[in-house]
Amino acid sequence: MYNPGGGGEGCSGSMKRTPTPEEREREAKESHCRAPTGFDPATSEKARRGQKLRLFEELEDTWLPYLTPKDDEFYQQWQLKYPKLVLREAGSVPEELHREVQAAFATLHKHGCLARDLVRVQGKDLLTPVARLLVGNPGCTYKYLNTRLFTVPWPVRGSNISYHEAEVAAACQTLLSLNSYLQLETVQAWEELVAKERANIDEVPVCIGPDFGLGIFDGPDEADIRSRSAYNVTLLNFMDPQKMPYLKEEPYFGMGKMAVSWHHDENLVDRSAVAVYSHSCEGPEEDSEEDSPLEGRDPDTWHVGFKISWDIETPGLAIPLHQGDCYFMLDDLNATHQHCVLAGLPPRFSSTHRVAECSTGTLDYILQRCQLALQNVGDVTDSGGVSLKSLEPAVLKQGEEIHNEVEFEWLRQFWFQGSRPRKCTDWWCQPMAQLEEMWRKMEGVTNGVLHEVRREGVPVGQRNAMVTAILASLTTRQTLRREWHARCQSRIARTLPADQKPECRPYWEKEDPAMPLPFDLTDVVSELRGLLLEPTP
Ligand SMILES: O=C(O)CCC(=O)C(=O)O
Ligand SMILES: [Fe+2]
Repeated sequence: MYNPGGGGEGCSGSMKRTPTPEEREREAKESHCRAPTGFDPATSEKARRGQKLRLFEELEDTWLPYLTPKDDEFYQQWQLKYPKLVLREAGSVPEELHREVQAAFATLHKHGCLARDLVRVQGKDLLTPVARLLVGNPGCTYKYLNTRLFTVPWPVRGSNISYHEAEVAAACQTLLSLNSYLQLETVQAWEELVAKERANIDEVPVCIGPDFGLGIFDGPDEADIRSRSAYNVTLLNFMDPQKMPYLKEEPYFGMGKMAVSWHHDENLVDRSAVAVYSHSCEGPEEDSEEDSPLEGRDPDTWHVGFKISWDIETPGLAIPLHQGDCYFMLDDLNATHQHCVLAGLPPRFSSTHRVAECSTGTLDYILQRCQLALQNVGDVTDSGGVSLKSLEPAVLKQGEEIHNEVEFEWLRQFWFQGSRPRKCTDWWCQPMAQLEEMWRKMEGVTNGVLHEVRREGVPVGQRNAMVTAILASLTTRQTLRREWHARCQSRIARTLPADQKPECRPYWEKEDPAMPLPFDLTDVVSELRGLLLEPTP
């Protein structure tokens, strides 16, 4: 057991350094660009803050205890409290794969494919300390911290992808091979876990408990395991701690500098696994045991930290990660626990394979949505306007919702990342042009609807039904356009290198003859509100 204060036994150690609860609160709140720690997503933001503050008060001025392999109870606690966390040390991974993956990281780094994300957390724009790149199934996206990342496609069977560099193509091929390898390893580890759980249950007599319900195993079946290990993307991470002068301190356990603070991974298929390949660029004869500190984790070595959400009794774990080690988070581990990445000395890459929940996150999906919206478009009139096939409120509402979806979830997200998503391949260029074209038609649709509500002689009831159908979407559009515009101009955005500078697109000036409606919808929204307030004759 690591007992940071020395002295006491077990989990009750007191500590050397004692930040005030306020300091810790601040530390955790700011603690870089991840969602705040350990909170039930169902709880409101305000309630969460209250809960969090109470937790901090309870902690008073002690660090919570955590374990490393140096502690006697480490493996026992791991087995008992973190059984769904699996480590495969580098030695168990084929040498050839190590070589290829490490070369792939170097290539992608050399070509400048990884970049820090300008994410948005609690209304603030923050730059992640870690540089990232999403590689995965063609057309797939992954959203985290209000940022949609677009895959650099890996060459799945039947695809024909062109990359700017042959080296980058090879790197993506390698990541696909790593993905298949980790998928197989995940299934195997998961099946072993289920077998163990089943064996434990079988030990319990069936006829105890009021409903004889014990003894029935309701774990995942083989098909569940397979689908929840079918990784469709990997998010690559890179950080060189020497180049990051300021890294946050881990606030609860005193685990030291963090590269990624406590979080749950977002936007994953429920109960799906995450597999991580970790490559720290250690020298050949790094860290002898002698100069590592006697207590706590070795600050020169990279670690992954785990804790149970909302639990201040169970010790946390800090697991050292050496070159080529892999770890797996199985089943609901990501939901019940949080993890963080503790920085060591050398630069480090990781490849984090995930089953992204992409029911509304693929190119095919958004193209279909746009086609659905455009089904309402009839002929283009001589004046360049569009005629609408239906004025049914439900149809109009759906059209405006899709208009917002393609504009804010796709076009603005994409252009906000500057030329970054086009750095390795042009894969997204044609689809984005197509989406923009469809979006442009939707501007025409909105204009057509406005035309209709302004038309003399439309019965008030009918007019109000149309206005009501579109007002919420237009209000949202106005708010979000203002927000994205500001985000593109933020002080932090201006510090980014030219090729990562956000572009506010689509954007147009007031009197642009090509655009039927203004960028700023303030006047349109007030006009619609005014119409609803008019007394019925
Ligand atoms: O690099 C790692 O080991 C994990 C990084 C991580 O937690 C993440 O990207 O979500
Ligand atoms: Fe994570």
